[in-house]
Amino acid sequence: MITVFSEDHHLRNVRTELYGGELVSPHECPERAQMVLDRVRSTGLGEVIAPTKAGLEAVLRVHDRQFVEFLAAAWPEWVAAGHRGEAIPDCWPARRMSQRCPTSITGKLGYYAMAGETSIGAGTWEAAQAAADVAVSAAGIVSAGARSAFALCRPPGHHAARDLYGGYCFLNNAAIAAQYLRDRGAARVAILDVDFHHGNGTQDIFYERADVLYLSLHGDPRDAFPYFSGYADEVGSGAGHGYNGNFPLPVGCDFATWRTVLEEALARVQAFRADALVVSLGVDTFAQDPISFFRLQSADFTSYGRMIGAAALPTLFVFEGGYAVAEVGINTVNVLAGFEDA
Ligand code: 6XA
Ligand code: ZN
Repeated sequence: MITVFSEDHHLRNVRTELYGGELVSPHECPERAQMVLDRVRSTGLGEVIAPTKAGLEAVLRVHDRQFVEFLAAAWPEWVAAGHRGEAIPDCWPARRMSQRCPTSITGKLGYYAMAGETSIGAGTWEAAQAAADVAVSAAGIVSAGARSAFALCRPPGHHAARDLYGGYCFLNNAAIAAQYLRDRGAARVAILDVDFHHGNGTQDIFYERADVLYLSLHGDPRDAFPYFSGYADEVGSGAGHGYNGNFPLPVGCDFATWRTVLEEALARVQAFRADALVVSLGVDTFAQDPISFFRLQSADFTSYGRMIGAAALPTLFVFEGGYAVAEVGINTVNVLAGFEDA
């Protein structure tokens, strides 16, 4: 399997994440991607290539132009406003408040953020663009006929909606890739999100569409981020009714339970007769993940990679979360190797 990877992920290297009432060193750090890349290389998974710089065309198929312009200008505007720290929001358009976008950069951050932990710094926008390029290049490989490809994206993407960032995400790499596959001729694309967290952004982007099926296994939103999205009764609306499937799972969920639910999701992918599959591959389901509450072990990642491989669909893996840095490469590449083994 070819891996697409950009060194430009290093351009996102912020110092702060708002976590437990403190500003801590971010869980979503550059070492994560390095660990995955090292494991891809040491296991001989396949060639590693750099993406082609695609520009914003594919991004704007999924995201609002004003939102993209906000992301591109956020750091310079924050610096120009004279702030000393990294850019974080502190006020949101909550219930019964105006939904107009303010002029002030602090106001804009609140307008476009779906959560407050994710600092914007120098290089954040450039890294987000590089991650989208990685996703588009890898989607191009699958659309040209390869059985699979791995988009080693960083920063991740599945919390980013048409006009929202947060949850460590800026541009929705998986959604951009799925739309790219559609635009290149796949009539039906399924997105299977196996990250511990619900991909509220991906759900939102395709919620009213029947051509892209979104299925997610995740921590129950009553207990887990993003808290306000991911319930089982969110099934899609309008033409998209029935094309969104959420499988919220409880604290302590182990692989025996998780794999049964994955089987159910894979059966829905088959019934949909997808032409291509995009897997939002987060490995924060791992028992030792510092911010999550499932109990998968490293060998379980190989097992479920085989299950995904048995679906026998052209498959694009897009890297999302996973914060147990020492094991993030092992667990991620176990999925990819299991897939190849199937
Ligand atoms: C913020 C938690 C962000 C979770 C990010 C993630 N307190 N999403 O891994 O998949
Ligand atoms: Zn996650």
